Amino acid sequence: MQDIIEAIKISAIKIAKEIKKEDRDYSQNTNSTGDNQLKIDILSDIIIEEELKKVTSIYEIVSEEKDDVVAVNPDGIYKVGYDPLDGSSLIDVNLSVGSIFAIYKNSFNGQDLVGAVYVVYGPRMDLVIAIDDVKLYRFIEDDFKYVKNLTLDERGKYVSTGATQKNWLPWHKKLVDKMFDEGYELSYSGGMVPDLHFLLLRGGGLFSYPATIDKPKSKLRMVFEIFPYAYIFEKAGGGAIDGTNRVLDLKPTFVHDTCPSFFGSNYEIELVKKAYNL
Ligand code: AHM
Ligand code: MG
Repeated sequence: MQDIIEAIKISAIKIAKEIKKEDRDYSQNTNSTGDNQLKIDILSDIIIEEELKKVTSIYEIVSEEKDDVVAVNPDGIYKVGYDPLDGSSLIDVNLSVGSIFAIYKNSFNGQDLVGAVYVVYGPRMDLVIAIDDVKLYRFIEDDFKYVKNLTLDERGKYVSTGATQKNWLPWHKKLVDKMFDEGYELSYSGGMVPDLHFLLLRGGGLFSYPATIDKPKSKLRMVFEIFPYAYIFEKAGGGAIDGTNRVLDLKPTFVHDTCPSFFGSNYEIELVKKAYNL
């Protein structure tokens, strides 16, 4: 898998340079979920595809910006699902964004994940690699230097909860109110990469992107966004559920399938299960 990690590092350095270049307009294209694609989304997708295609151990790839899988090497053993630039609309307001990678064997199901990686493009560039454990690297001068392993405490201090609040379901609102009553503080930037990174570096808490009245299957995509972070949170000693079920046990019905998602330390995941046990 080291060859995949090296390709990710090269892509990240190239994307970080592109982000800093200029303001980017919306392109005329839409992706499979119907979002307007920013030019930088497309460019990041191309950069990553070019680098991953050089890796002989990869069988096929698919990204949030692609309708279908792309064949790489018929003798490869890994499948890579990636979100080339998550939260890209936040670039205009100078907030952090990220790239997310999920490394699978056999299928794009959660149970077939063998590694997950993400990059945060912020004031600094951070790289987190989860295989057996979760390691934080930071880009210093011209390379990613190991900083430390990331592990979650049994209980955190922060709540990071997405989706339009007026469309939250009553039990979700009750859960969030209860957590604020227990002393949790709000932490939310609107980008899942920096929001989840914050929790991982601060030892825990709860990030959620719940189902809403208008979007019962929620927004975040399983293959590119939810599964990789579920893998990372579990390897760091926490968990990830859709309200009731472990997300890594779910099977997407199509590659862009979505589901509600909750990532946290063990105490917060138990709070969610109780609140969603309807
Ligand atoms: P994107 O992949 O189109 O960038 O969408 C994913 C992002 C996540 O980073 C974030 O958690 C979520 O969308 C916020 O969405 P919204 O502002 O629509 O609630
Ligand atoms: Mg995304």
